Amino acid sequence: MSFIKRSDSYLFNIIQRELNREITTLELIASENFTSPAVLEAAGGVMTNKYAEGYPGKRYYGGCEHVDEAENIARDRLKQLFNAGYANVQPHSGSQANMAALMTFINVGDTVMGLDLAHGGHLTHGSPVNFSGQLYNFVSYHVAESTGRVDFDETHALAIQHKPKLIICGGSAYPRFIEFEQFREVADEIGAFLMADVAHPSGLIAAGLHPSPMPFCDVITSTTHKTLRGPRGGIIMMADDHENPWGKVAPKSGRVKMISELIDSAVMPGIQGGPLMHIIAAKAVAFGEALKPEFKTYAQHIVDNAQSMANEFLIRDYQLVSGGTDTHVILINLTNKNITGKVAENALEMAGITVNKNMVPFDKKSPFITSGIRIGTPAVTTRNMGKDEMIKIVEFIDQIINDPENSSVIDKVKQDVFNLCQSFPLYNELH
Ligand code: DSN
Repeated sequence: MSFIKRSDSYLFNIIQRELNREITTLELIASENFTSPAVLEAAGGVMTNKYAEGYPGKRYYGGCEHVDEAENIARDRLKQLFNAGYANVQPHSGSQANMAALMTFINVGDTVMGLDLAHGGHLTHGSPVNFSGQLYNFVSYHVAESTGRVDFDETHALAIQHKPKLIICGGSAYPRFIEFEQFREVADEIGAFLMADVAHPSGLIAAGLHPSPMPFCDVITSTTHKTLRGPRGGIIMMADDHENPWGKVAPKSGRVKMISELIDSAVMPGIQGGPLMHIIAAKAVAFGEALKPEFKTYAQHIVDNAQSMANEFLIRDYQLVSGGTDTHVILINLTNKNITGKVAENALEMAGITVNKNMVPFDKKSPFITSGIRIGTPAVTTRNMGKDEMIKIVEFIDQIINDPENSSVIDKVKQDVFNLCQSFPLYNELH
């Protein structure tokens, strides 16, 4: 930081203000977290300088011996963490991981099924404004209105009707365990591949607190910065590797290629050039942290905190999609509170509480307004907050939701939030 301060005080001040925001407010966006200083150090380190197109031992550039080692460690640790047989740590993001996985298993124009974005899915699971919805023929499945959980009667019927080549399970606003086994049964019935996007619960899976996709899914993608608490980025894994079933062969030898080779080349050169070696090094640091016993304790606290919050919301007559949570995510339908997600997000932000407005299943409002908000506990758990603090936070949120335009309530809650944050310091190392 001191280097930036000396050379570019303008940007230094912007970064300091962001640091101050992170320290003094409550971060409840379910997809965000605070990495360790060790991860930050690797992400801000000299490996940003290195071009390393290719993979360890097979690069298009010289001088790759150290980045090779970092990438190998990242892959090995990731495989150990998830009991995977194959791992690619190069995707710059979850979206790129999904794009490379789709490019490997299906062709442009093929039919795919994914959870509707408004029901908890993700942009890359077939949204018409995303490459996925534009390049592939996506058919969306939904959650059942009565349960808030995937409607397997509908999913099964759609699968039989449309015969997708691949089904994606997982999403961005699904508070319950992803039902890998049930999806496998549907996929097997029609001979489809099953892809799991575990971007949200991956840290919980690594800690053994969420079922693992490994025994059920052909390919698994994730981000690294949510519950996994690593740097911003993506990963792709498989339980084991085998020859590709489409008969794709290596040009010179005629050898049938392994699926891992097809995924690797879908990532690079398919959709990316040079890997972000500083981020891959930071991923390796984060995976090393997640392999430690303390990470299991941390992940258990994330889930315990989400359950404490969910219970407190229920006591205060909030409608939780699916009635609660198994994970770090709580999705609240605010309809009975007579406030939109947009107004709630803005009012909470003024009080120092960061959440995101979110569509709820069967929402009648647009994605810019929404009837809901999504809340997550990974970041506040990183600050060592526990059950008492979760109850306090719900109380703060409730005060704002009940009176979103009252500036004295907002000011009072803002002060309470500040005081709470002072008791749970963050990034002392960066001061
Ligand atoms: N934007 C992420 C989330 O908030 O869940 C998904 O990409």
